[in-house]
Amino acid sequence: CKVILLTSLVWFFVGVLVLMYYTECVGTGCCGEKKSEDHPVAESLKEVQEHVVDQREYGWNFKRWSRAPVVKDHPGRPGEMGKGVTVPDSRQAEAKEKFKINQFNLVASDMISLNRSLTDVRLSGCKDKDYPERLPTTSVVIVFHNEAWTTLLRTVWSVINRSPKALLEEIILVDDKSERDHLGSQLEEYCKTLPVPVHVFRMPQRSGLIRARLLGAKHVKGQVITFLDAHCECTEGWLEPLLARIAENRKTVACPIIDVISDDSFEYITASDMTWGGFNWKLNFRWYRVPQREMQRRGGDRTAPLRTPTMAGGLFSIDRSYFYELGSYDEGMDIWGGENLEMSFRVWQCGGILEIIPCSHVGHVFRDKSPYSFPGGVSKIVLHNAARVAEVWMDEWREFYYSMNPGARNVKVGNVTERRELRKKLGCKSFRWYLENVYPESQMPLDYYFLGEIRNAETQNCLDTMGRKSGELLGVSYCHGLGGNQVFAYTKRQQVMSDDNCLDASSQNGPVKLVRCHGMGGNQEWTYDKSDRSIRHKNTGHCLQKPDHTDSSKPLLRPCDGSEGQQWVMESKFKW
Ligand code: UD2
Ligand code: MN
Repeated sequence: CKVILLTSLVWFFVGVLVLMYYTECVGTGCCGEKKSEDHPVAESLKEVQEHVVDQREYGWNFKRWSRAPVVKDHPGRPGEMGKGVTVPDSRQAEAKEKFKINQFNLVASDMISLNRSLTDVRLSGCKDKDYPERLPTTSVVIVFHNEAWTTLLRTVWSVINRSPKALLEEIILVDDKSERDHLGSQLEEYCKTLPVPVHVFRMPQRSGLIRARLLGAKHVKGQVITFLDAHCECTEGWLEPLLARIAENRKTVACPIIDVISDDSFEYITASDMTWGGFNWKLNFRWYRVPQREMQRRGGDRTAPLRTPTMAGGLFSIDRSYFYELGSYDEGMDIWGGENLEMSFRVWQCGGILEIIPCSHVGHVFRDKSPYSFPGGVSKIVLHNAARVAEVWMDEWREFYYSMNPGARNVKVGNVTERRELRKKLGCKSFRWYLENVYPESQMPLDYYFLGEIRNAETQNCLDTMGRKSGELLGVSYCHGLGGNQVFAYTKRQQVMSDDNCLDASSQNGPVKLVRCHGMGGNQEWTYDKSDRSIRHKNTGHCLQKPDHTDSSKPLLRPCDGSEGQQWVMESKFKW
């Protein structure tokens, strides 16, 4: 009797323990926060780099996550398997007209099923990867203003169809005061029919994507917030790799590779996994080629997470509590623009990590133009947002922004005290630290002697990019003193640069071109001699000279002779 009693007691306790374990797990939505406590979060990048997390050490089990069966092909429907569609001739005129509404081909989008199939675009190495059995759950937040019905709902369906059910807490839609009938109560009605909780929240007034996202984030129940634009399509296996990275280190902000959905045919086009995010002097986000340095750090493994200096902004996952700890978003930013760089700088400077996860692919309809109104004017809003980024995060490098965008000096930045205090409170590092450690390839030089206009002593004209692109000729024109195309930096690496282009000459007598800076000297190395004011091309030994009569806007490269036409004044006219 005693033996039976004892064994049943033991079994009873085992049962209680198992029960306790599971309720705890369910209570925390499956352990994301707990895990973060287990991992001492590395503070500096160096520490992070050395902090190799092998989950197997922690006894985590791995598995291949399954999802609800992917919705089958709709045979005969256009656009299946991510193919592009052709609008029939009879509807071309309509398509042209409707393009203006959203700045994409609405007729084409409407021809495609809301849950069209896509191909599995991942690298083969990604398809074999297992992820931890216990991952944090996520809420997907999608904000929109006047979005088309089919693009919005196709985004929603692609999340539903291609996310493991257990990981998707809910989808949160935030309407930024749209003015479209189809986005009214009909949307709530439709959402009720969906197999996943989809909540709709509405901004009382047009506020822009930043504040709309903040409203969405407030309602998030999942442990991770995943933001998406309202015209995306998630592909097979997009979610697990993002969440797995955050489970390993909750200070990771994880972005998918953003593929291209054609704004014309809606064809799904895979983007390169060899690009990362950067920015130029105007503080526009730009894609650049991943440098060899980062490829080496990843051991040449193209499926390994890529540390990116900045993110595009629309598509990323972030631990919910970390989002707030890090200062969520700058509420002083309006409508559109700048918040992506703000968050990128903040993440890196304040101890986080920003990554592109190459095994996660999400398509996005890229457009040439913005379809909606910008109350008060586009440039005013965009310059205002960017100036806030510069003022709070960029220290002396803000001057690159101001000198490149002279208009920005007249735009009010508003109150940035709170954001500066946040920077202090979080003990964030300087922009120099960011440039040195995260983005040494940046278009903003780390060390430079001069930033301003370069004036010819004889003609009093200034070097001018004339707004030309890489590969085109350098120009010269009347000095207007406003910066912009007449701003150049003379760097410690002996480049004469304007934004991401450098003065470049490949033969003895020129021509002198603007070429994308490569940072390797060669044709882009110049020495400025302060005493004789010459700008000498290192490779050829020739000097930059004022244009001759054949073309008054084309500076020349000629043997150095000390003449006045070869003297260039580097003295700044701008106040800073
Ligand atoms: C990119 C980002 C976008 C955002 C933006 C800079 C990607 C793929 N997209 O531009 O997310 O970071 O850069 O700010 O990385 N919206 C509103 N209210 C507005 C304006 C826009 O809710 O007043 C919504 C809009 O419907 C869309 C989202 O915000 O769902 C992003 O706007 P976008 O698609 O015009 O931005 P995009 O892709 O050009
Ligand atoms: Mn977008």
